[in-house]
Amino acid sequence: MKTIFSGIQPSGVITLGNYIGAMKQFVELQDDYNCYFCIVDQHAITVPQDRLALRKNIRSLAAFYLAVGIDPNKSTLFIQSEVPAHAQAGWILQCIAYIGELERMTQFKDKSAGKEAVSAGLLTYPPLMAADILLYSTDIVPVGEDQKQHIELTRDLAERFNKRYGDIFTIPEARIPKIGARIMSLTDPTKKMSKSDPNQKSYITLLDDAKTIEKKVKSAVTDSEGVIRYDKENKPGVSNLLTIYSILANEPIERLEERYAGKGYGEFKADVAQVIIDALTPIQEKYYELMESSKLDDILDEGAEKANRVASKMLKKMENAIGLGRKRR
Ligand code: ATP
Ligand code: LTN
Repeated sequence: MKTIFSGIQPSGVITLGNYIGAMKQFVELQDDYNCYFCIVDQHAITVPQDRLALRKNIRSLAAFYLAVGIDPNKSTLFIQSEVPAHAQAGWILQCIAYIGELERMTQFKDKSAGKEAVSAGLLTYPPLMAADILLYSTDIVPVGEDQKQHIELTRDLAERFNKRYGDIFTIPEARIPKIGARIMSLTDPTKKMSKSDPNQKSYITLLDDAKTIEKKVKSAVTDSEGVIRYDKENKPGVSNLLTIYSILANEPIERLEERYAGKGYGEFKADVAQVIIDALTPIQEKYYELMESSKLDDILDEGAEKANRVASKMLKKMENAIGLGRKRR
C-alpha cells in the first residue's frame, strides 16, 4: 500500500478552502492508502500565535479531521510537536537547503512582505515540511495549489540528500485536485481564501452558522455583468462561487450554468449559501460531539505513538548516513 502524508496548521478555524482543497480529498483517499494526517503546530508558530488560542486550535483541528470523516482505524492522526523526530529531521534538512531557494518560496515572500520583524522559522518552514513528508517514506502528498512549490522543494531536498548520503528517501509527489485546488477569498476573489486573513468576511469557517453563511455569500464580490458563467480571468467571483457549488453539490459546472441561465445573482447566491449550509451542518454536529468527549485524546495518543515509531527509525537512518553521533555498539 502506498503512503500518504498531509498536514494542516492550527492557525485559526478551518475554512471552506481548507476543506475543499485538502480535507475532502483526505477522506476519499484513506481507504486505498496508508495515511498520516498531521496537525502541524510547529509550522503555526512561524508567525506569532496566542498561547491559549493555539492550544484551542490544535484540539479543534483534531476534532475537524474526525468530523469530516477521517477514521482513526484507517488513518494515523497526530500532533507534530508530539513527535520530536520532525524538528530533528527538519534541522538536518535545513542544512541541506540553500538560503536562496528558501527565499524564492512564494509563501515566504507573501507572508514576509511589508513586515518589520520576520522570524527565521518563516524562512526555514519548507525544510520542516520536507521532514514531515520524508520521515514516513511518503509517496503522495494531497494539498491545495498553494503548496505545490513546497512539495517541489521537498523533492529537490530528498534527491540532494540521496545523492550525497545514499538512497534513503522516497521521492514524493503532490496530488492537487482538478477543481477546488484554490478557493478564493469572498471579498477579493483574486486572492486565496485563508484562515489568517484579518477580514472575517473573506472566508467561511466550518463553524459558521446558517445566518453568517448567508450574509457572507450575499456580500461576496462578483461583477456587474449579471450572467452566471465560469470565466476565471474575467469573472473570478462568480467562478469561485460556481466552483464551491459544484464541488459541494457534486454537480458539473456546465449543468449549473444551464440551470442559472437568465437568472440573477441574488437567487444564485441564496442557493450557493444553502448548499454550503447543507454540507457543513452534519460536520458541525459531529464536531461539537467530539469536542466534548475524551475520545479525542485517546486517538491523538495512539497516533503519536505510531508516528513516533515510524519517524524515529527514519531519523536514525538519516543520522547514520550523515555520521552524526556515535556508531551503536
Ligand atoms: P494560513 O492562512 O494560516 O497560512 P491556510 O488557510 O492557507 O493557512 P494551511 O493550514 O496552510 O491553511 O493549509 C492546509 C491545507 O489547505 C493545504 O493543503 C492547503 O493547500 C489547503 N488550502 C488552504 N487554503 C486553500 C484554499 N483557499 N483553497 C484550496 N485549498 C486550500
Ligand atoms: N505547509 C502546509 C502545511 C504542511 C504540510 C506538511 C502539508 C506542513 N507540513 C506536510 C503537506 C505535507 C500549509 O501551509 N498548508
